[in-house]
Amino acid sequence: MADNNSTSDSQAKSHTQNPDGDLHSESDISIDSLARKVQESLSLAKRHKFWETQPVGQFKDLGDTSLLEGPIEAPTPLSEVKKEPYNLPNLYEWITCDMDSEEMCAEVYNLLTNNYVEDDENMFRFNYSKEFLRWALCPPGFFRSWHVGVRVKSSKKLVAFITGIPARIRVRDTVVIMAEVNFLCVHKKLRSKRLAPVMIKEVTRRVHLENIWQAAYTAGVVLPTPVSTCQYWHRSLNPKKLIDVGFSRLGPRMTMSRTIKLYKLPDSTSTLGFRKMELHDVPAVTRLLRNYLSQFLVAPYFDENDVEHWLLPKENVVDSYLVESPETHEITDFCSFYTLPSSILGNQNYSTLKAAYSYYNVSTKTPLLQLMNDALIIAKQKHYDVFNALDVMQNESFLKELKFGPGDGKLHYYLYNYRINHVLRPSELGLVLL
Ligand code: MYA
Repeated sequence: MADNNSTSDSQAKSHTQNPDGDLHSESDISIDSLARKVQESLSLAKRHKFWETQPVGQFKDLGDTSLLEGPIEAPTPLSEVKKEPYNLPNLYEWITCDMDSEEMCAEVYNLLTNNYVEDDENMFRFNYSKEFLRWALCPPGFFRSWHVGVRVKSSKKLVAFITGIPARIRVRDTVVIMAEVNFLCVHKKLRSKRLAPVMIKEVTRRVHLENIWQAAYTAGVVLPTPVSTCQYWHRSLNPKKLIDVGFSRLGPRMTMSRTIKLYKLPDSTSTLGFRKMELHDVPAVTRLLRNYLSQFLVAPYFDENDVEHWLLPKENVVDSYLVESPETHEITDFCSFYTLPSSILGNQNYSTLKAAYSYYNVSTKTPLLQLMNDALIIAKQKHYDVFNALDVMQNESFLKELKFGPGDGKLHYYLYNYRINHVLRPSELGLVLL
């Protein structure tokens, strides 16, 4: 039952539902249905008025191996990058959001808490904390100008947001400086008015002004054109609450007490030398991680400053543990997760789902399965309700065995102005975006 217990894909930024959608019998695949599929995919290709104009892989080019990998468009001279922001409807104005300001951070937090990503059934909504947003948006070398907001001129109310942060991403042998774009949000009352394309163009302009021409992003929706499509898996830590709030269902022939027993974890971790990461571990963790990530086709290219920012534990934001050999004191293994709660919408008894998301994990001596089991034990000790993981990197090797069940949505990875000439398997991806 563990494989089927999730009813929500839980905020994969992705909420394409219908887990049974693929269960066609062979007789369904008639000429007619094939023709319909071709037509659907052709009209799909016509449907993206904005994305068709952008330097991204287009659906019609899928499978065209004559197209070279790498930048789709060459950079334009900086002097030709538009100096003025794009036009907004008259009632609105652009702002740059200073996330160090308590008030600004609170405004962003409120916009996202009330309007950001929900699951298909509108039962849960991401609830990134303020500390998380500061962490996510202010890494080494960040540009304040890439934290873009839109306000109503008269009331000053924040109604839309989009962000970029700089990152070095390696694609095969090439390290590319990119923007990681995230937190695109338009207030619910302003939806479907084509504001999102303006937000995207404005953040693009601001990225270009820093002489950066590529970007990486993820979304639950299908756009032209995913470089990879991944799936979230969920490991129940507090099955009773997950069932009570409708996140999971009781499996067939399962009682609540059997379900609780099924997901029970030991009280303490099992790996000798397993401990929390500390500041002095940064050089060793950087070496370990760099070496490990080199096996994936697309992965971040972290230096020590990045590792200190992204992986040094920060209460209620990111947790990192490592294995230090008791004999040699060598750091041999590493695991981490970030904290992203979701608001539970319209439930009498509970308001928040506490979720841990698998981040970067490295195993050299301790089997990955054992390492991740220890991560689950820590998350349980810290009162998380669920532990989520994508099927990226080597995660598939532990998901089923550690009783993760598949979610019902997909998370699509995209690159802007960079072509990769085959669709990547999730296991070829070494990148986790927040
Ligand atoms: S993913 C999280 C996205 N946020 C949410 O899902 C929160 C809840 N939803 C909303 O706030 C709105 O529905 C949003 C769309 C804002 C998503 N990524 O204004 P519209 C296209 C890209 O009428 P609205 C994240 O944060 C759509 O296909 N495009 O629609 C990563 C259509 O274009 P086309 C999207 O619903 C963001 C157009 O927008 C997305 O009111 C990466 C419709 O606009 C989406 N998630 O607002 C952004 N959703 O006609 C790209 C819809 O062509 C970054 N659309 O199909 C690209 C790199 C930029 C930097 C480059 C530097 C070099």
